[in-house]
Amino acid sequence: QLLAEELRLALNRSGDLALWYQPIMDSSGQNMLGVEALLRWTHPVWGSISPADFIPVAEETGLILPLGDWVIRQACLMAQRCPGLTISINVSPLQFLSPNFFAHLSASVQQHGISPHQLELEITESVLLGEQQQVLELLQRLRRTGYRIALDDFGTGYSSLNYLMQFPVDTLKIDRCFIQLLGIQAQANAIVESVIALGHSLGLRITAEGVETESQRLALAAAGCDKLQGFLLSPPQPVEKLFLMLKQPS
Ligand code: G
Ligand code: G
Ligand code: MN
Ligand code: NA
Repeated sequence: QLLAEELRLALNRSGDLALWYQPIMDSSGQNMLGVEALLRWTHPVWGSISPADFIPVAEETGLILPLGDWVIRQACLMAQRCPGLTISINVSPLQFLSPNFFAHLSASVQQHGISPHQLELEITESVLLGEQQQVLELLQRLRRTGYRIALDDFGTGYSSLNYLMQFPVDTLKIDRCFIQLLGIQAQANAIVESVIALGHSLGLRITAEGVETESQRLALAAAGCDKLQGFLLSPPQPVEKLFLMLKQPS
């Protein structure tokens, strides 16, 4: 497959791949609580290619393993350069469930002299469909070590509530499809408010994804949402731009 071949080249060439960082803010929108690392690929001929297009190919071909390792190393490097910063990393199911995931992650964290507390791993509900005992032990081990776990795209998968009973996580990220219907469809407000209340009663933090308008922010703040992410607050930023934002008092 052509895309897979080009991705393999990009991994060796480096420079075509980059991590961008999207700020995650408190509900006032004023204070940065962390950032989410988002992969960007600029092909020398084809231009920018969305991770929505190449991540599935990387998963089919197994390239997600070296690619995921690259993402972890870049994020560790960033964490080393910004000691107070919490960085959320997207981890694909295949990568998360690969036998060496914990070892690779730990090695990179130790190499860069950072604390596991600086990293949050974003997994999707589909991970939890894997071998249940193995997933549970891995989550427990990661959290004992100090990593935080976020459940990404929350609300779009299956039987979310069942998973919350079984698996220890720290944060729920409410999928942007719900956020975008706030104030438009009454059910969306009801669902978002309930997820926030439910999450809080389970001791979890709630992040809203895809916040694009001030009225969405106000609704989320009123519902007690802990963290906001979206174009209203900031789009994903290249490293140098993020450095400028971190230097500026907000
Ligand atoms: O940044 P953007 O909206 O284009 O991302 C599209 C999708 O790609 C999202 O679902 C996002 O979680 C995923 N994605 C972005 N960066 C990474 C990454 O580093 N690793 C994995 N596995 N997925 C990523
Ligand atoms: O699946 P995941 O939540 O990791 O996807 C994150 C993706 O969402 C990123 O690729 C990012 O570019 C995109 N994104 C971030 N903020 C917004 C937003 O406010 N609106 C929309 N439509 N997409 C966003
Ligand atoms: Mn994510
Ligand atoms: Na998401």
